[in-house]
Amino acid sequence: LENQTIPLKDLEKKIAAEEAVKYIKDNTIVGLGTGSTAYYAILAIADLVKNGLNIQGVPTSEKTASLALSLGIKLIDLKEVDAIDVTIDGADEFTSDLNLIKGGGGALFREKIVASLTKTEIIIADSAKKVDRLGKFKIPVEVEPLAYNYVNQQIIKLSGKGALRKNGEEIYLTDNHNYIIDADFGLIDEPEVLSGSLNQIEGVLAHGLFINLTSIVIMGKGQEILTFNKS
Ligand code: A5P
Repeated sequence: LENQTIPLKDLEKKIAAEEAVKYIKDNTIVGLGTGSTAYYAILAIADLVKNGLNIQGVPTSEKTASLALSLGIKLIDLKEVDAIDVTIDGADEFTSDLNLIKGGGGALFREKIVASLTKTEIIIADSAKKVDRLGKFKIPVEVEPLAYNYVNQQIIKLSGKGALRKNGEEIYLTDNHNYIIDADFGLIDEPEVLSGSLNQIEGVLAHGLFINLTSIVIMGKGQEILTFNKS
């Protein structure tokens, strides 16, 4: 895509993605994110592969797996890797201390496992994703369907409000055939504490607060690229 023909938000995503792929080295394992920002990284990685880069990609969703395969990127199953060198993924919100909300696209469980196995987790974002405090975006919580009512009650006990994610009339199902509760806790003062509380609820498989998992955020702002590192 020529840069002149795409909307500003997409341009920001694209330039961040093109900067992020510079961190990928030959003969490594690369985590492939999910969403409209990670999409640009996958395109850029496919270009590098066409030019001879040898990597194995670990997809964070079925959608990303089919896109990557269609572009000629070799894949390796998440079950078969014990470490990932670099992952490039998007986020719904991030703060300057590199904590995130992810999972708007529903892929949070695999994204979190991939991020946890990753040495250098790079988040790419357009400038609207940077916030002072996390929480305007609702936190996706992936639950085993049988635990839905219980988890919802526990979210209320934590002073949150949960809404079961729908896909039209149907209940939305993740790639792992689970439900997502989008939980609203308002602006969050202590994301680590909330993350810990959510982790303790039986039936929660993963939630969208990503704490201390990110090494670098690369953000496009207009034509500029801003990089946020772990302090
Ligand atoms: C997918 O589950 C998400 O975590 C995405 O990374 C996140 O929702 C960002 O998506 P966009 O890049 O489409 O904004």
